[in-house]
Amino acid sequence: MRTRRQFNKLLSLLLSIPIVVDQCSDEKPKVDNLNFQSQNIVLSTWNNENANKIALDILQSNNAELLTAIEKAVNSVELNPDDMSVGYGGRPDRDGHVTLDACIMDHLGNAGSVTFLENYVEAVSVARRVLENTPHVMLSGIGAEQFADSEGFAKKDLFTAESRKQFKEWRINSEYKPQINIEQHDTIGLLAMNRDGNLSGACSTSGVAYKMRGRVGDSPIIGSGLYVDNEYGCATATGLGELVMESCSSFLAVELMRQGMSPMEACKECVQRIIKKKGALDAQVGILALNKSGEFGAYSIQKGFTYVLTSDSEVIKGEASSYYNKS
Ligand code: SD4
Repeated sequence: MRTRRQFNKLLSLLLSIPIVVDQCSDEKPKVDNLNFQSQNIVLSTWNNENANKIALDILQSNNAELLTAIEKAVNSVELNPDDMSVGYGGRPDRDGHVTLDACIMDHLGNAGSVTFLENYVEAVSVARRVLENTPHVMLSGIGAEQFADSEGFAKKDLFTAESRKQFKEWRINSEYKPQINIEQHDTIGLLAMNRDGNLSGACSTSGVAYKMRGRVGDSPIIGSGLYVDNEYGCATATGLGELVMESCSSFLAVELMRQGMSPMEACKECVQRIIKKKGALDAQVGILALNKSGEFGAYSIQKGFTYVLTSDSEVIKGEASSYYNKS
């Protein structure tokens, strides 16, 4: 007879094979079947395995620090110059300013957020300070900068040589065309559950490349880029923020779980709602959800949305099922 561990191993092997479900298929995605109850779980968008590991290490060394685990994990991406969609090295707006959006939400339903933040790199940490040290949920622009300064954050030039070079090249044609699945390590949305079953999450981005000045996306908007309801589950979104904001996708995913859907069913329904409203789309949105039982789901409009789940026992790197089956 197989032990539970062997069984989990087998499942994770099966699940590491990308799962692609055609829009017409009734096949129930298999990722749903995994249950990580009573484990630390970290689930994040794209290829953010290192960030997951940072969060898991903190959760394993100090179970109480759910928000710190999430914050430090997201900071690692914000500080990584090679991730050109988040923090340092993030692509600028069309006027050449790097502006960051981020939010964080805890298991008690408290939220903090910053939008249109310039000159400070740890956007998620500033968002956490908004949660902890202000009577507000969201600070924006100059106000967010002043607050970051008053909290002792250091200013930083967010351009790297590479992002500056790419911006110069972009200016030759100045064509705004958000890319699908850019680089495979885009905006980070990170959800976590600790062994006590408490849920929290965060999201951080520099937004879509070469956006209009002043544009804010879904990532810092509670209910769009992120939502946490400790009773039922949490969800995060990535991709073209305008589509996510118009559907409140993360809030919707959590509400659908509250009504009895599995995380996978909820993510799929969120994507289908977007398509239903907008018609055929050449844009990407990916949604991740995690419920209170430790089940998770992932679904996207286009093929190629990857995620990583890291628990006490497994690392699962997967590709979400998608509405359209083309790359
Ligand atoms: C935005 N949702 O600003 C972000 C961008 C993103 O993967 O997620 N890219 O619209």
